[in-house]
Amino acid sequence: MKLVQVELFQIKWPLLAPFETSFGVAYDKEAILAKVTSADGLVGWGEFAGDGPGYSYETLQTGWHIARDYLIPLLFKAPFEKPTEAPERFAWVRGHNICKAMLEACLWDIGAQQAGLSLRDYIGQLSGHTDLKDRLAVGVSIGIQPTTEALVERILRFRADGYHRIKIKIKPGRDLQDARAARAAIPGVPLMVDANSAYTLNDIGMLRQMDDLDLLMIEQPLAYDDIYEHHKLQRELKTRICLDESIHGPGDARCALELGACKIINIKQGRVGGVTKALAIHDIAMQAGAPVWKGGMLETGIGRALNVALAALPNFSLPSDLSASNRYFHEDLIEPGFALDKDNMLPVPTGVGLGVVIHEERLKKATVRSEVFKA
Ligand code: OSB
Ligand code: MG
Repeated sequence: MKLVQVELFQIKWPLLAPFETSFGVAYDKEAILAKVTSADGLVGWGEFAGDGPGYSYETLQTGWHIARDYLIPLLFKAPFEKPTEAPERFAWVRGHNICKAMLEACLWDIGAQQAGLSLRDYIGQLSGHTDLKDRLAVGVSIGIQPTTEALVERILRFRADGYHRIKIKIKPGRDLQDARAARAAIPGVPLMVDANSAYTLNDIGMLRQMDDLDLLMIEQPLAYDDIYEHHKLQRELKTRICLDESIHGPGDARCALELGACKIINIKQGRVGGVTKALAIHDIAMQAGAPVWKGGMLETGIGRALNVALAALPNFSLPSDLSASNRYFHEDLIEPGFALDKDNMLPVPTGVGLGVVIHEERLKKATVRSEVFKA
């Protein structure tokens, strides 16, 4: 796989509704899209799965800088045999996982096309996993709402839409009230909370009360860079802790699982530095008997297609944050967008590569900056 051109697009595309977390509110999907062209004329796409410095130090500006000045030159330096070589090629650059993942994603798309396979089957082939899902039971992540009543109304609407699991965002203040109202609204339905690091061990009293709500898991309650204190917290709770922000690669995953800091891992291929690293974490968790699920970053259909293909692997056994296009956008940047089928399942694309068609006109409308790099 010899690469001859990379085009970066910075995009801004309106979200259907503002998305509020403990660290801020997003009104638009802002991302970088990478389009890589190979010498044999194939085109692969990747999406920068970040959400500003409240989630990760990686922003659109750092992503653009690291891609332009360091990673794209490394991409052009020599051909790739396989996309799984990307982490080693990029290793000289420390951190910047989301940026690395965006470019590695393009290699997976091109590699799958060269093999004449869907991305799902190509990932299966290179990872050695054969029991791949055709469609996924998925959940929905609901941002913090203006009132508890508004939250309950949204939960019931998404349940009616067919989502298998409800996740609500929490922050200090209405946390217990919201979680209790959510639990009462959908008894028996898998329900979880995501704190995005809004708490400390001093909040153990509140977390003990959360522990009585029969939650599927509590996602990232403590600091974004902590594993040790999560292990102290997990000892005190029967509810499983899931780590998101704290897991940046296979080493963190092994550490967290061995220490008992969590029992579940949210795998975001961006946060962990690409599909290759995500596959390693998937296998580490599987060997440890810990389930994983695919986290999302409100991606456009381009990033979503990669996430969906990855979530077809066997240890992605809990519902992922992979919702239909119409949960995020009036119109997606792909056409048709992702939609739940008649059984409320999300089909994994079967076309070659990402298996989605980019809507060029909307991409053009969404683009606020672009640049072409040639080998
Ligand atoms: O913590 O999982 C998170 C979105 C932005 C930043 C962080 C998170 C999220 C989500 C979105 O929960 C999930 C989705 O893409 O549907
Ligand atoms: Mg999260």
